[in-house]
Amino acid sequence: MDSPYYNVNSIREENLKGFRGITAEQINQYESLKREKDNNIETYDDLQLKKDNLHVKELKSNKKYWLCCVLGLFVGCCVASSVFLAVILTRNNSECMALSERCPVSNGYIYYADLCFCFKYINTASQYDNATTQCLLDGAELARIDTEVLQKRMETYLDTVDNGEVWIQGILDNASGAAVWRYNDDTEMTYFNWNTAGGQPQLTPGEIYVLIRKSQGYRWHDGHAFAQLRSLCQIV
Ligand SMILES: [Ca+2]
Repeated sequence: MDSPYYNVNSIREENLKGFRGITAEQINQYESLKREKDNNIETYDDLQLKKDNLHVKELKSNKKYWLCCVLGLFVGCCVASSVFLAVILTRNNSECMALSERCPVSNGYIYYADLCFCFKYINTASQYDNATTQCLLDGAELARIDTEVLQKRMETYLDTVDNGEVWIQGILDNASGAAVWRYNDDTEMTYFNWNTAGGQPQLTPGEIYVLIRKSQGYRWHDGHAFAQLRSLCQIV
């Protein structure tokens, strides 16, 4: 037989047959003596012990299997994330390199390598639509302030050039009945720096564009379509 456990019960039965009429305690004593004498593992208790050990071994094996699966999944995720990050960084670096080359510094634009951002302050007051057109003539668009880092950089820059208010991208879309703000390409905005302490955005009729107000700590306000302000253009 392949397995030493095939006859666990039969050995027990044979023991009982051979010692019919004696107590279980005496059988145990016999088995104990047999174990000492023959180093025989085929006593009932020893076989049961081996069977239990095999079961424990199987459980440990299963644990190892699942541990390997979890570990493999973790390593796989790490590798995939690294590849994804490398692709993004490579692409961003590539895009930034291209942006640095086409940022028209000779036309008053400034390039921030760390932010991959190229922009220009337009020191001429105009309505939002005209400011947008002015930027387009430069091959640019109104500044798209979509992160706090960028907002802070704009504040630092505007400290040096502006005394009031400038247009940045942001158009109110209340077609659905809710106030949704979008960039000029219709993408929904997710970063804001509203002057909430000043009740902004007011959402009063006609106030459908976004401006930065220096006197309010560069917080954002919704501004009227006919307001004439300076602006920021951005090369993208
Ligand atoms: Ca307002």
